[in-house]
Amino acid sequence: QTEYTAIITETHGRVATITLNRPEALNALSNTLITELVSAAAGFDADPNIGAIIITGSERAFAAGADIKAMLDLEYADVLAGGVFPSWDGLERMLTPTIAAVSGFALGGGCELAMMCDIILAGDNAKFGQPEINLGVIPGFGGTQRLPRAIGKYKAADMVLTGRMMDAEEAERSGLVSRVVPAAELLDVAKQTAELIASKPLPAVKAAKNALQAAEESSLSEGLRVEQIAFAALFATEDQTEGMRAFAEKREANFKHR
Ligand code: CO8
Repeated sequence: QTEYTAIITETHGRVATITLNRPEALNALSNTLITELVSAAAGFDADPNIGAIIITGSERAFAAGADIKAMLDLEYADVLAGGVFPSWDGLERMLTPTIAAVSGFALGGGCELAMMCDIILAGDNAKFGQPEINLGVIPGFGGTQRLPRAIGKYKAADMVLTGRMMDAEEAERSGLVSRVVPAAELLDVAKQTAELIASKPLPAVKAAKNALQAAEESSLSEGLRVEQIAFAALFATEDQTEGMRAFAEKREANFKHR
């Protein structure tokens, strides 16, 4: 078991949970926290026994953004050089589904981290925002790109240009979150959702995630080709044979890969 200082990791069956753990700074995303998060997530992604990953914070904060105190003295060249913030690539390339379980503040880089996940479950106390404008900067982990794709141009501009926060109800109405649940039930619902996903045949799960990602990143015709090829390819898996046979024989499927 790796020793982390800014996150806590645990596994239950096929579900891994990564808990951001810098309570003194409302889980602000320090360099160490990001490095540990990306490394832990990559480790779980490579583990065939893990079928879904939950990323969560504390009751008060999912994450209040990048660590502002660590950015105080940076200059243009420092930020451009990229040494300050390690790469998120690992998180974005993985094919294991990720669920952000958001309680409290998800601001700036915290909101952007949630948007890198496949599913966002929000406690009814969640607050989302891109307040970077108040600091003289703009979102830097994808907020200006993923937010308009998630909630539309006008709602996103309202958030990014004013820096205001959105409560859970508005976030659900806007399409930023998958579901809102009572804050006290958030982790239970996240675990149930992760277990349900982890019980599905993994080759199909990964193909589905990949095709959904293509919807964000490509034209409709390119995305449809990604979907078509993946759909056909799944007919080469034992789980497709088993899944369809089990249906025809009116029995539970016994999938090999899950
Ligand atoms: N960074 C560092 N420390 C923080 C942060 C943060 N983002 N947020 C909170 N903290 C610290 C506070 O300084 C405070 O520490 P201390 O007790 O030592 O003074 C502690 O956490 C508790 O916070 P508050 O006392 O402020 O708690 P409140 O309940 O009064 O307020 C808020 C909570 C509203 C969340 C408030 O803390 C706040 O506004 N935080 C900052 C939110 C913000 O502006 N986030 C955006 C940051 S910028 C960013 O994310 C850019 C990402 C892209 C970078 C890409 C680079 C390539």
